[in-house]
Amino acid sequence: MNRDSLAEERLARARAIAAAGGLEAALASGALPEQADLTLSEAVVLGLLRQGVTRYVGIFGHGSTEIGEVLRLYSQAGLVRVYPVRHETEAAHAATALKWVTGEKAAVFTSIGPGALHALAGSLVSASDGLGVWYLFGDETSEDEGPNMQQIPKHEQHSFLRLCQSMGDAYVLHTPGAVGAALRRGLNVVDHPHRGGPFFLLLPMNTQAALLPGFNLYELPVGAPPRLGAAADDGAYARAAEALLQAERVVVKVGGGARGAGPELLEFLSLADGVAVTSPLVSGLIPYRHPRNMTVGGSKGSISGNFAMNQADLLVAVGTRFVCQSDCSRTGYPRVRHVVNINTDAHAALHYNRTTALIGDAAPTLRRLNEELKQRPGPDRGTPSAWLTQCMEKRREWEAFKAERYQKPCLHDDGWGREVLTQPAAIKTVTDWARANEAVSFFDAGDVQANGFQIVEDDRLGQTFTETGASYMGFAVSALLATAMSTKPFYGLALTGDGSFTMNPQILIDGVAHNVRGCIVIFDNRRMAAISGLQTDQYGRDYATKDALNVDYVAWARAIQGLTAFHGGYSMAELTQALNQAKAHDGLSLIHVPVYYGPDPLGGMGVFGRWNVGNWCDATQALRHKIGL
Ligand SMILES: Cc1ncc(C[n+]2csc(CCOP(=O)(O)OP(=O)(O)O)c2C)c(N)n1
Ligand SMILES: [Mg+2]
Repeated sequence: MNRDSLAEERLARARAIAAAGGLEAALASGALPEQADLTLSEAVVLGLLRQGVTRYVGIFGHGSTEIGEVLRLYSQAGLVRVYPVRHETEAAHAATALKWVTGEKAAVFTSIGPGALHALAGSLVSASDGLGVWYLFGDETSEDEGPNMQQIPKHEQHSFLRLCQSMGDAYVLHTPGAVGAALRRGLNVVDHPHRGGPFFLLLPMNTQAALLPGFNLYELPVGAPPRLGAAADDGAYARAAEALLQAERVVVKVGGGARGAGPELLEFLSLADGVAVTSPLVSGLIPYRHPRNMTVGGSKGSISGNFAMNQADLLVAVGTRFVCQSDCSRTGYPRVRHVVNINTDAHAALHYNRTTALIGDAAPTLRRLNEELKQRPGPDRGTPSAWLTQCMEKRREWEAFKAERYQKPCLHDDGWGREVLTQPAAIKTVTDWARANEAVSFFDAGDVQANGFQIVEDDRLGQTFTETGASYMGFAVSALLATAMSTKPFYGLALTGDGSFTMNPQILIDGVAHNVRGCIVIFDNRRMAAISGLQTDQYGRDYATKDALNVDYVAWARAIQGLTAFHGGYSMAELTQALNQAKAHDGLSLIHVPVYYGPDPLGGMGVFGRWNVGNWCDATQALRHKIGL
């Protein structure tokens, strides 16, 4: 078939689907015949459409022109939207953020080789935070006629497949007839009900345009895997309830897997007389002001969170995977004698010894456990109990510690040669403003992120997205693209450091090109301060984590037509004013805030726990083995 008639045929098909109101309706009404002559690439796009994937973001190359041609026509018919960007890692971040904030799925497309590797790097976020994202990569030809440009230069098959398989699940579409099976594997990963992830569909350059004559469209799979439900009862609920009633100091570690279990958790906390230590991922699940909320814990934890972890004799873990920073590298619970662990994943559920594992969905499992507790008379420990009283006292200490920092919002900084805002004061200003203005906050890595999750005071889920899984610099600014990709528009704020912003400044151009609504707030301490801080704490000196360059971020942003940029000023009031000005612009804006770096403890939010990095490893590991949990 010549290319023009193929394009006409594709466009007609796409228009028939659009006119019918979707693929299912088009098939049911016969507007779209059950069988069609399609290229593999069109079958992939149709298959993803059937799964509800209508957003594509990435960069085309010689390894993906055929996919591009199909997307051109399907977007012309209004079935999909394509967001060309300037960096594949940015594309991965945007797709991941979209899934995270609104639940909408997207596919990242790239060429073969470097573009795919950029996206693969970015997919670490989808893998770490359990967020389903499709990745469509160009791949080497399956006929192996000789080395393809940009393939991994080895005389071996499927090098990219092996790389991708280390990160998530992957499939090479070496044979067009396998498309239904490949799409099912991806569906099971991307739409996994408990822990999604990246799925890599590798498209050899020679099979993308291969014809599937008389392809049966019903072969394109639909239907996500069902949820697991409550953990099975083999006596584990009774054992857990007995242990809980015997314990005197219950701490509940709340991770991302507890997202749908807010009410059950609150009831559980009072039945078990427990206090919660929350992962930054679920900021707001338990309202910040709740008396049993000890806020974050770990090596960048809090006075109250770390107190609860250090003192507890029983740990209830809900939907959490014990990442080093929040778990003090397995030294977080030195007095715990028993663990009740609720998780859908057996590995996570059995992470610690002395565990009663409840392998199931958090909300129904907690409901069942709550029933078990209600059947038993709880010991009279007074109201509030001694444990809760102690914890609330620590929580007050934490609030006083924070207030002290907000009362001294500016410090003299040698680098800036004047008084500038501290990061705590600046982040507090921005996050308070975000809550009042219903903006969604994204946090980039570094001190911005750690100070950020120590500071935020969310009262519901969905106000803060902090990528603590991979802590990927450049995530937050790239995530703003999701505001333009979503069918449910929202205003985004990216809280970023000078280092993180510079990883993915492409958003300045892509954000304007695609009508992002949001603001980039750069907390500029002219260095990668999180690492300078670690170096100084560990070795007494910082090294190679700063430079003396002056960068005019406002001028940089203003160089892009359609972007507005402001200086954030030197006080909390000036920063608030800049935020209001930014919001008044219906598009993307940038605020540059010089912030303090230095030894004054009021310039940071403190470090409270242990971490198995640098020269702390010997002591941390020794303690881990001494605890033996
Ligand atoms: C892509 C990537 N590279 C390196 C790191 C390691 N890292 C973590 S925080 C950080 C410094 C962040 O600097 P900046 O964004 O300026 O924030 P600050 O700590 O100064 O507030 C680095 C290098 C990372 N998390 N991600
Ligand atoms: Mg910095």
